Amino acid sequence: MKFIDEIYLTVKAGDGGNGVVSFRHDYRNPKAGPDGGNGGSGGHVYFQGDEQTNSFFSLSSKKLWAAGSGTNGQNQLKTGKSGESTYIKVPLGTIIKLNEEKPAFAQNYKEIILGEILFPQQTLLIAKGGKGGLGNAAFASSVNRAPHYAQKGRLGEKFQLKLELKILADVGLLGLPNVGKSTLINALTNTKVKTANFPFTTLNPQLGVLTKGEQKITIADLPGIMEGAAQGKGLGLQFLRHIVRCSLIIYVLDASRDNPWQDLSVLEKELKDSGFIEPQNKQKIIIWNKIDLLSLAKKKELQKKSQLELSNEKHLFISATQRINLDLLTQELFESIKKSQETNIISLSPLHKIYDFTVLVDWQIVSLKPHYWKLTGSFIENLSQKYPQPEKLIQHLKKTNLSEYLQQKGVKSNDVIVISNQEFFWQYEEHN
Ligand SMILES: Nc1nc2c(ncn2[C@@H]2O[C@H](COP(=O)(O)OP(=O)(O)OP(=O)(O)O)[C@@H](O)[C@H]2O)c(=O)[nH]1
Ligand SMILES: [Mg+2]
Repeated sequence: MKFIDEIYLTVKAGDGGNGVVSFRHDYRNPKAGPDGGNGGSGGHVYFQGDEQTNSFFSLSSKKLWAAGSGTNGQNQLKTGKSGESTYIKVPLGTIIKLNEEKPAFAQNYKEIILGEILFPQQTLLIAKGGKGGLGNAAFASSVNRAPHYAQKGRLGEKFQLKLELKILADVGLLGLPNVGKSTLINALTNTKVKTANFPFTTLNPQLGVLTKGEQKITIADLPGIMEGAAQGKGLGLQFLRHIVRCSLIIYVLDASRDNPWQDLSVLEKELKDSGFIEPQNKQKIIIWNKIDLLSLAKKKELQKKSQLELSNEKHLFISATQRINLDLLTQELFESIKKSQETNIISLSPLHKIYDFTVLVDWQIVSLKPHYWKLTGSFIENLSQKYPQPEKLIQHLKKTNLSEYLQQKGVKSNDVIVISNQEFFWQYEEHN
Protein backbone atom coordinates (compact mmCIF):
# COMPACT_ATOMS: atom_id res chain seq x y z
CA MET A 1 0.00 0.00 0.00
CA LYS A 2 1.28 3.41 -0.93
CA PHE A 3 2.40 5.62 1.92
CA ILE A 4 0.88 9.08 1.78
CA ASP A 5 1.49 11.53 4.60
CA GLU A 6 0.05 14.73 3.18
CA ILE A 7 -3.27 15.33 1.44
CA TYR A 8 -5.66 18.13 0.61
CA LEU A 9 -9.41 17.79 0.87
CA THR A 10 -12.60 19.76 1.34
CA VAL A 11 -15.16 19.07 4.03
CA LYS A 12 -18.73 20.28 3.77
CA ALA A 13 -21.21 19.82 6.59
CA GLY A 14 -24.86 19.37 5.66
CA ASP A 15 -27.14 22.38 5.25
CA GLY A 16 -30.14 22.74 7.48
CA GLY A 17 -33.54 22.09 5.89
CA ASN A 18 -35.88 25.06 5.44
CA GLY A 19 -38.74 25.81 7.72
CA VAL A 20 -42.01 26.05 5.79
CA VAL A 21 -44.95 28.40 5.65
CA SER A 22 -48.18 26.46 5.93
CA PHE A 23 -51.66 26.91 7.45
CA ARG A 24 -54.09 24.33 8.70
CA HIS A 25 -56.69 23.35 6.15
CA ASP A 26 -59.91 23.52 8.02
CA TYR A 27 -62.97 24.49 5.96
CA ARG A 28 -64.98 25.26 9.07
CA ASN A 29 -62.32 27.67 10.26
CA PRO A 30 -60.48 29.37 7.41
CA LYS A 31 -58.45 31.31 9.95
CA ALA A 32 -56.96 28.19 11.55
CA GLY A 33 -53.40 28.77 12.67
CA PRO A 34 -49.99 28.20 11.03
CA ASP A 35 -48.66 24.64 11.00
CA GLY A 36 -45.37 24.96 9.07
CA GLY A 37 -42.75 22.67 10.64
CA ASN A 38 -39.04 23.27 11.18
CA GLY A 39 -36.29 22.04 8.88
CA GLY A 40 -34.05 19.16 9.98
CA SER A 41 -30.46 19.99 10.91
CA GLY A 42 -27.50 19.24 8.66
CA GLY A 43 -25.04 16.47 9.55
CA HIS A 44 -21.54 17.31 10.86
CA VAL A 45 -18.17 16.26 9.49
CA TYR A 46 -15.92 14.60 12.04
CA PHE A 47 -12.44 13.18 11.97
CA GLN A 48 -11.87 9.98 13.88
CA GLY A 49 -8.71 8.19 15.00
CA ASP A 50 -8.18 4.78 13.45
CA GLU A 51 -5.41 2.57 14.78
CA GLN A 52 -5.57 0.25 11.79
CA THR A 53 -4.11 2.72 9.33
CA ASN A 54 -0.74 4.46 9.02
CA SER A 55 -1.26 6.42 5.86
CA PHE A 56 -3.74 8.67 4.05
CA PHE A 57 -3.72 6.31 1.09
CA SER A 58 -7.32 5.18 1.51
CA LEU A 59 -8.51 8.81 1.66
CA SER A 60 -6.51 10.11 -1.25
CA SER A 61 -8.94 9.49 -4.08
CA LYS A 62 -11.80 11.44 -2.55
CA LYS A 63 -11.52 15.23 -2.62
CA LEU A 64 -14.88 16.27 -1.14
CA TRP A 65 -16.27 14.79 2.06
CA ALA A 66 -19.81 15.96 2.58
CA ALA A 67 -22.34 15.22 5.31
CA GLY A 68 -26.05 14.87 4.59
CA SER A 69 -28.34 17.90 4.56
CA GLY A 70 -31.50 18.15 6.63
CA THR A 71 -34.80 17.93 4.79
CA ASN A 72 -37.39 20.72 4.81
CA GLY A 73 -40.13 20.88 7.38
CA GLN A 74 -43.68 19.96 6.38
CA ASN A 75 -47.19 20.98 7.19
CA GLN A 76 -48.90 19.62 10.30
CA LEU A 77 -45.84 20.76 12.28
CA LYS A 78 -43.65 17.98 10.94
CA THR A 79 -39.94 18.56 11.42
CA GLY A 80 -37.62 17.61 8.57
CA LYS A 81 -35.17 14.71 8.92
CA SER A 82 -31.66 15.45 10.14
CA GLY A 83 -28.79 14.86 7.72
CA GLU A 84 -26.33 12.08 8.43
CA SER A 85 -22.92 12.96 9.82
CA THR A 86 -19.74 11.86 8.10
CA TYR A 87 -16.76 10.37 9.91
CA ILE A 88 -13.40 10.53 8.19
CA LYS A 89 -11.08 7.85 9.57
CA VAL A 90 -7.50 8.96 9.84
CA PRO A 91 -4.30 7.54 11.31
CA LEU A 92 -3.19 8.60 14.78
CA GLY A 93 -0.87 11.56 14.46
CA THR A 94 -2.99 13.37 11.88
CA ILE A 95 -2.82 17.16 12.04
CA ILE A 96 -5.73 18.99 10.49
CA LYS A 97 -4.84 22.39 9.09
CA LEU A 98 -6.91 25.03 7.45
CA ASN A 99 -5.96 25.60 3.83
CA GLU A 100 -8.02 28.71 3.16
CA GLU A 101 -6.82 32.14 2.29
CA LYS A 102 -6.25 33.86 5.58
CA PRO A 103 -8.18 37.00 6.46
CA ALA A 104 -6.05 40.06 7.23
CA PHE A 105 -6.49 39.81 10.97
CA ALA A 106 -5.29 36.18 11.06
CA GLN A 107 -2.06 36.87 9.20
CA ASN A 108 -0.08 36.44 12.39
CA TYR A 109 -0.79 32.72 12.36
CA LYS A 110 1.85 30.88 10.37
CA GLU A 111 -0.65 28.16 9.86
CA ILE A 112 -3.99 27.53 11.40
CA ILE A 113 -4.30 24.16 13.08
CA LEU A 114 -7.85 23.00 13.64
CA GLY A 115 -6.91 19.98 15.67
CA GLU A 116 -5.02 16.74 15.98
CA ILE A 117 -5.99 13.12 16.18
CA LEU A 118 -3.97 11.35 18.82
CA PHE A 119 -6.07 8.51 20.25
CA PRO A 120 -7.92 5.54 18.80
CA GLN A 121 -11.59 6.47 18.31
CA GLN A 122 -10.90 10.12 19.19
CA THR A 123 -13.53 12.17 17.43
CA LEU A 124 -13.02 15.74 16.37
CA LEU A 125 -15.80 17.93 15.05
CA ILE A 126 -14.42 19.98 12.18
CA ALA A 127 -17.38 21.24 10.16
CA LYS A 128 -20.67 21.93 11.90
CA GLY A 129 -23.93 21.18 10.15
CA GLY A 130 -26.36 24.06 9.62
CA LYS A 131 -29.40 24.30 11.89
CA GLY A 132 -32.79 23.72 10.39
CA GLY A 133 -34.87 26.85 9.81
CA LEU A 134 -37.95 27.47 11.94
CA GLY A 135 -41.32 26.99 10.30
CA ASN A 136 -43.93 29.72 10.42
CA ALA A 137 -45.70 28.05 13.36
CA ALA A 138 -42.68 28.97 15.50
CA PHE A 139 -43.19 32.66 14.74
CA ALA A 140 -46.84 32.79 15.76
CA SER A 141 -47.44 35.23 18.61
CA SER A 142 -50.29 37.18 20.09
CA VAL A 143 -49.28 40.08 17.85
CA ASN A 144 -48.95 38.05 14.68
CA ARG A 145 -51.17 34.96 14.69
CA ALA A 146 -50.55 34.15 11.05
CA PRO A 147 -46.92 34.81 10.14
CA HIS A 148 -46.24 34.44 6.43
CA TYR A 149 -42.56 33.86 6.79
CA ALA A 150 -40.28 31.02 7.85
CA GLN A 151 -36.53 30.67 8.23
CA LYS A 152 -34.33 29.08 5.65
CA GLY A 153 -32.01 26.38 6.92
CA ARG A 154 -28.52 27.58 7.72
CA LEU A 155 -25.58 26.52 5.63
CA GLY A 156 -23.22 23.84 6.88
CA GLU A 157 -19.61 24.90 7.37
CA LYS A 158 -17.26 24.24 4.53
CA PHE A 159 -13.48 24.21 4.79
CA GLN A 160 -10.56 23.40 2.61
CA LEU A 161 -8.10 21.42 4.63
CA LYS A 162 -4.61 20.09 4.51
CA LEU A 163 -3.95 16.91 6.46
CA GLU A 164 -0.47 16.19 7.60
CA LEU A 165 0.66 13.00 9.24
CA LYS A 166 3.32 12.86 11.87
CA ILE A 167 3.28 9.25 12.88
CA LEU A 168 2.75 8.79 16.56
CA ALA A 169 5.43 6.50 17.81
CA ASP A 170 7.31 6.42 21.10
CA VAL A 171 10.53 5.23 19.54
CA GLY A 172 12.10 5.97 16.15
CA LEU A 173 14.78 3.78 14.55
CA LEU A 174 17.30 5.86 12.71
CA GLY A 175 20.31 4.64 10.81
CA LEU A 176 22.16 4.35 7.53
CA PRO A 177 20.77 1.89 4.99
CA ASN A 178 21.29 -1.82 5.55
CA VAL A 179 22.33 -1.62 9.20
CA GLY A 180 19.50 -3.85 10.41
CA LYS A 181 16.72 -1.46 11.48
CA SER A 182 13.93 -3.56 10.00
CA THR A 183 15.45 -6.78 11.32
CA LEU A 184 15.44 -5.14 14.74
CA ILE A 185 11.82 -3.96 14.65
CA ASN A 186 10.77 -7.45 13.54
CA ALA A 187 12.74 -9.01 16.39
CA LEU A 188 11.23 -6.65 18.97
CA THR A 189 7.62 -6.48 17.79
CA ASN A 190 4.97 -8.43 15.96
CA THR A 191 5.61 -6.78 12.59
CA LYS A 192 7.03 -8.44 9.50
CA VAL A 193 8.84 -5.69 7.67
CA LYS A 194 10.79 -6.83 4.62
CA THR A 195 14.53 -7.13 5.23
CA ALA A 196 17.28 -7.78 2.70
CA ASN A 197 20.97 -7.40 2.31
CA PHE A 198 20.93 -4.27 0.22
CA PRO A 199 20.36 -0.58 0.93
CA PHE A 200 16.95 1.08 0.81
CA THR A 201 14.91 -2.06 1.34
CA THR A 202 12.49 -0.04 3.46
CA LEU A 203 10.97 2.81 1.46
CA ASN A 204 8.21 3.87 3.85
CA PRO A 205 7.91 4.24 7.61
CA GLN A 206 6.70 1.08 9.33
CA LEU A 207 5.15 0.73 12.75
CA GLY A 208 5.42 -2.03 15.31
CA VAL A 209 4.10 -2.42 18.83
CA LEU A 210 6.07 -3.81 21.73
CA THR A 211 3.90 -4.91 24.64
CA LYS A 212 4.48 -5.87 28.25
CA GLY A 213 1.32 -6.43 30.26
CA GLU A 214 -0.69 -3.22 29.94
CA GLN A 215 2.20 -1.13 28.67
CA LYS A 216 2.63 -0.55 24.99
CA ILE A 217 5.45 1.04 23.08
CA THR A 218 5.12 1.91 19.42
CA ILE A 219 8.26 1.80 17.34
CA ALA A 220 8.72 3.37 13.92
CA ASP A 221 11.21 1.92 11.46
CA LEU A 222 12.25 4.63 9.04
CA PRO A 223 13.92 4.40 5.64
CA GLY A 224 17.71 4.62 5.81
CA ILE A 225 19.46 7.96 5.86
CA MET A 226 22.69 8.53 3.96
CA GLU A 227 25.39 11.17 4.02
CA GLY A 228 24.09 14.29 2.30
CA ALA A 229 20.45 13.39 3.04
CA ALA A 230 19.85 16.89 4.42
CA GLN A 231 20.72 18.12 0.90
CA GLY A 232 18.31 15.63 -0.63
CA LYS A 233 20.53 12.60 -1.29
CA GLY A 234 19.02 9.12 -1.21
CA LEU A 235 15.48 9.32 0.05
CA GLY A 236 16.37 12.62 1.62
CA LEU A 237 14.92 13.54 4.95
CA GLN A 238 11.29 13.53 3.93
CA PHE A 239 10.52 10.89 6.53
CA LEU A 240 12.31 12.56 9.37
CA ARG A 241 9.24 14.50 10.40
CA HIS A 242 7.85 11.21 11.62
CA ILE A 243 10.34 11.11 14.44
CA VAL A 244 9.53 14.60 15.62
CA ARG A 245 7.10 13.17 18.10
CA CYS A 246 9.10 10.17 19.23
CA SER A 247 10.33 10.62 22.74
CA LEU A 248 13.28 8.34 22.12
CA ILE A 249 15.48 7.79 19.09
CA ILE A 250 17.51 4.65 18.62
CA TYR A 251 20.58 5.26 16.52
CA VAL A 252 21.20 1.91 14.83
CA LEU A 253 24.77 1.30 13.67
CA ASP A 254 26.33 -1.66 11.91
CA ALA A 255 29.29 -2.58 14.10
CA SER A 256 30.75 -4.79 11.39
CA ARG A 257 31.33 -1.94 8.96
CA ASP A 258 34.82 -0.56 8.35
CA ASN A 259 34.33 2.66 10.24
CA PRO A 260 31.14 2.58 12.29
CA TRP A 261 32.25 5.66 14.27
CA GLN A 262 32.15 7.72 11.15
CA ASP A 263 28.62 6.42 10.52
CA LEU A 264 27.65 7.71 13.94
CA SER A 265 28.92 11.20 13.16
CA VAL A 266 27.20 11.17 9.75
CA LEU A 267 23.93 10.32 11.43
CA GLU A 268 24.30 13.02 14.05
CA LYS A 269 25.29 15.60 11.45
CA GLU A 270 22.36 14.82 9.12
CA LEU A 271 19.92 14.99 11.98
CA LYS A 272 21.30 18.33 13.09
CA ASP A 273 21.39 19.74 9.55
CA SER A 274 17.81 18.69 8.90
CA GLY A 275 16.60 21.19 11.48
CA PHE A 276 13.57 18.94 11.99
CA ILE A 277 14.19 18.20 15.59
CA GLU A 278 16.45 19.29 18.33
CA PRO A 279 18.29 16.07 19.11
CA GLN A 280 19.25 17.30 22.55
CA ASN A 281 15.55 17.31 23.51
CA LYS A 282 15.13 13.62 22.77
CA GLN A 283 16.17 10.61 24.71
CA LYS A 284 18.62 8.55 22.74
CA ILE A 285 20.10 5.06 22.74
CA ILE A 286 23.03 4.17 20.52
CA ILE A 287 22.99 0.61 19.33
CA TRP A 288 25.85 -1.31 17.83
CA ASN A 289 24.13 -4.04 15.83
CA LYS A 290 25.56 -7.17 14.16
CA ILE A 291 28.09 -7.81 16.93
CA ASP A 292 27.79 -11.50 16.07
CA LEU A 293 29.95 -10.71 13.04
CA LEU A 294 32.79 -9.24 15.14
CA SER A 295 35.87 -11.13 16.25
CA LEU A 296 36.44 -11.16 20.00
CA ALA A 297 39.28 -8.70 19.62
CA LYS A 298 37.22 -6.26 17.54
CA LYS A 299 34.34 -6.49 19.97
CA LYS A 300 36.61 -5.65 22.90
CA GLU A 301 38.08 -2.75 21.00
CA LEU A 302 34.62 -1.35 20.24
CA GLN A 303 33.47 -1.77 23.83
CA LYS A 304 36.54 0.01 25.14
CA LYS A 305 36.18 2.91 22.78
CA SER A 306 32.49 3.23 23.54
CA GLN A 307 33.20 3.32 27.24
CA LEU A 308 35.46 6.27 26.66
CA GLU A 309 33.66 8.20 23.96
CA LEU A 310 30.06 7.42 24.86
CA SER A 311 30.42 7.59 28.61
CA ASN A 312 27.51 10.02 28.83
CA GLU A 313 25.27 8.21 26.36
CA LYS A 314 23.22 5.08 26.73
CA HIS A 315 24.66 2.46 24.41
CA LEU A 316 24.20 -1.26 23.83
CA PHE A 317 25.82 -4.03 21.80
CA ILE A 318 23.29 -6.28 20.14
CA SER A 319 22.59 -8.70 17.36
CA ALA A 320 19.11 -8.49 15.91
CA THR A 321 19.42 -11.83 14.09
CA GLN A 322 21.03 -13.73 16.99
CA ARG A 323 18.83 -11.97 19.55
CA ILE A 324 21.82 -10.92 21.63
CA ASN A 325 20.93 -8.37 24.33
CA LEU A 326 17.41 -7.78 22.99
CA ASP A 327 15.95 -8.38 26.45
CA LEU A 328 18.22 -5.71 27.82
CA LEU A 329 17.12 -3.31 25.08
CA THR A 330 13.45 -4.07 25.71
CA GLN A 331 13.86 -3.42 29.40
CA GLU A 332 15.68 -0.18 28.71
CA LEU A 333 12.90 0.97 26.37
CA PHE A 334 10.12 0.25 28.85
CA GLU A 335 11.92 2.18 31.55
CA SER A 336 12.66 5.22 29.41
CA ILE A 337 9.29 5.37 27.69
CA LYS A 338 7.28 4.91 30.85
CA LYS A 339 8.69 8.13 32.20
CA SER A 340 8.01 10.11 29.05
CA GLN A 341 4.49 8.71 28.58
CA GLU A 342 3.65 9.90 32.08
CA THR A 343 4.87 13.43 31.43
CA ASN A 344 3.47 13.65 27.90
CA ILE A 345 -0.09 12.84 28.72
CA ILE A 346 -0.68 16.30 30.12
CA SER A 347 0.58 18.10 27.05
CA LEU A 348 -1.60 16.28 24.52
CA SER A 349 -3.85 18.40 22.34
CA PRO A 350 -7.47 19.23 23.04
CA LEU A 351 -10.22 16.97 21.79
CA HIS A 352 -12.09 19.67 20.00
CA LYS A 353 -11.63 22.36 17.46
CA ILE A 354 -9.17 24.95 18.66
CA TYR A 355 -10.58 28.00 16.92
CA ASP A 356 -14.01 28.85 15.71
CA PHE A 357 -13.42 29.68 12.12
CA THR A 358 -16.89 30.63 11.12
CA VAL A 359 -15.99 34.10 12.19
CA LEU A 360 -12.34 33.99 11.26
CA VAL A 361 -12.42 32.95 7.65
CA ASP A 362 -15.69 34.20 6.57
CA TRP A 363 -16.24 37.83 5.85
CA GLN A 364 -15.52 39.15 2.42
CA ILE A 365 -16.62 42.41 0.98
CA VAL A 366 -16.23 43.50 -2.62
CA SER A 367 -17.02 46.86 -4.11
CA LEU A 368 -19.38 46.46 -7.09
CA LYS A 369 -19.43 50.19 -7.84
CA PRO A 370 -18.78 53.34 -5.79
CA HIS A 371 -20.65 53.21 -2.46
CA TYR A 372 -22.16 49.85 -3.39
CA TRP A 373 -20.76 46.71 -1.81
CA LYS A 374 -21.50 43.02 -1.63
CA LEU A 375 -20.89 41.18 1.63
CA THR A 376 -20.58 37.39 1.51
CA GLY A 377 -19.51 34.42 3.62
CA SER A 378 -21.46 31.61 5.20
CA PHE A 379 -21.49 33.35 8.59
CA ILE A 380 -23.24 36.37 7.08
CA GLU A 381 -25.57 34.29 4.95
CA ASN A 382 -26.52 32.10 7.88
CA LEU A 383 -27.29 35.11 9.93
CA SER A 384 -29.42 36.64 7.18
CA GLN A 385 -31.43 33.43 7.03
CA LYS A 386 -31.83 33.33 10.76
CA TYR A 387 -33.07 36.91 10.76
CA PRO A 388 -35.21 37.40 7.67
CA GLN A 389 -36.24 40.79 9.05
CA PRO A 390 -33.64 43.38 7.86
CA GLU A 391 -33.59 45.47 11.04
CA LYS A 392 -32.88 42.43 13.17
CA LEU A 393 -30.08 41.29 10.88
CA ILE A 394 -28.35 44.66 11.05
CA GLN A 395 -28.82 44.74 14.80
CA HIS A 396 -27.03 41.40 15.10
CA LEU A 397 -24.29 42.29 12.68
CA LYS A 398 -23.53 45.31 14.78
CA LYS A 399 -22.87 43.08 17.78
CA THR A 400 -19.91 41.53 15.94
CA ASN A 401 -16.77 43.38 14.96
CA LEU A 402 -18.01 43.70 11.39
CA SER A 403 -18.03 47.50 11.69
CA GLU A 404 -14.26 47.55 12.17
CA TYR A 405 -13.80 45.30 9.18
CA LEU A 406 -16.01 47.45 6.96
CA GLN A 407 -14.27 50.59 8.11
CA GLN A 408 -10.90 49.07 7.22
CA LYS A 409 -12.21 48.24 3.78
CA GLY A 410 -13.41 51.80 3.20
CA VAL A 411 -17.16 51.40 3.61
CA LYS A 412 -18.77 54.74 4.57
CA SER A 413 -22.03 55.52 6.36
CA ASN A 414 -24.95 55.52 3.89
CA ASP A 415 -23.14 53.16 1.49
CA VAL A 416 -25.30 50.32 0.23
CA ILE A 417 -24.38 46.79 1.24
CA VAL A 418 -25.93 43.77 -0.46
CA ILE A 419 -26.34 40.67 1.67
CA SER A 420 -28.06 37.63 0.14
CA ASN A 421 -29.73 39.79 -2.54
CA GLN A 422 -31.09 42.29 -0.04
CA GLU A 423 -29.88 45.88 0.02
CA PHE A 424 -29.17 47.78 3.22
CA PHE A 425 -27.98 51.28 3.95
CA TRP A 426 -25.05 50.90 6.28
CA GLN A 427 -24.80 53.24 9.25
CA TYR A 428 -21.96 53.25 11.72
CA GLU A 429 -23.00 53.54 15.34
CA GLU A 430 -22.40 56.97 16.80
CA HIS A 431 -19.91 56.85 19.64
CA ASN A 432 -20.54 59.62 22.12
N1 LIG B 1 24.79 -11.02 10.97
C1 LIG B 1 23.83 -10.16 11.19
N2 LIG B 1 23.11 -9.70 10.16
C2 LIG B 1 22.10 -8.80 10.41
C3 LIG B 1 21.79 -8.37 11.73
N3 LIG B 1 20.78 -7.53 11.65
C4 LIG B 1 20.44 -7.41 10.34
N4 LIG B 1 21.24 -8.18 9.59
C5 LIG B 1 21.21 -8.32 8.13
O1 LIG B 1 21.49 -7.07 7.53
C6 LIG B 1 20.78 -6.93 6.30
C7 LIG B 1 20.00 -5.65 6.29
O2 LIG B 1 18.99 -5.72 7.25
P1 LIG B 1 17.68 -4.79 7.20
O3 LIG B 1 16.96 -5.06 8.45
O4 LIG B 1 16.98 -4.96 5.93
O5 LIG B 1 18.39 -3.38 7.24
P2 LIG B 1 17.70 -1.91 7.24
O6 LIG B 1 18.52 -1.07 8.13
O7 LIG B 1 16.27 -2.04 7.54
O8 LIG B 1 17.95 -1.48 5.74
P3 LIG B 1 17.15 -0.38 4.86
O9 LIG B 1 15.70 -0.68 4.98
O10 LIG B 1 17.66 -0.59 3.50
O11 LIG B 1 17.53 0.94 5.41
C8 LIG B 1 19.90 -8.18 6.18
O12 LIG B 1 20.54 -9.11 5.33
C9 LIG B 1 19.84 -8.69 7.61
O13 LIG B 1 19.65 -10.11 7.69
C10 LIG B 1 22.58 -8.91 12.80
O14 LIG B 1 22.40 -8.61 13.98
N5 LIG B 1 23.57 -9.79 12.47
MG1 LIG C 1 14.66 -1.55 6.44
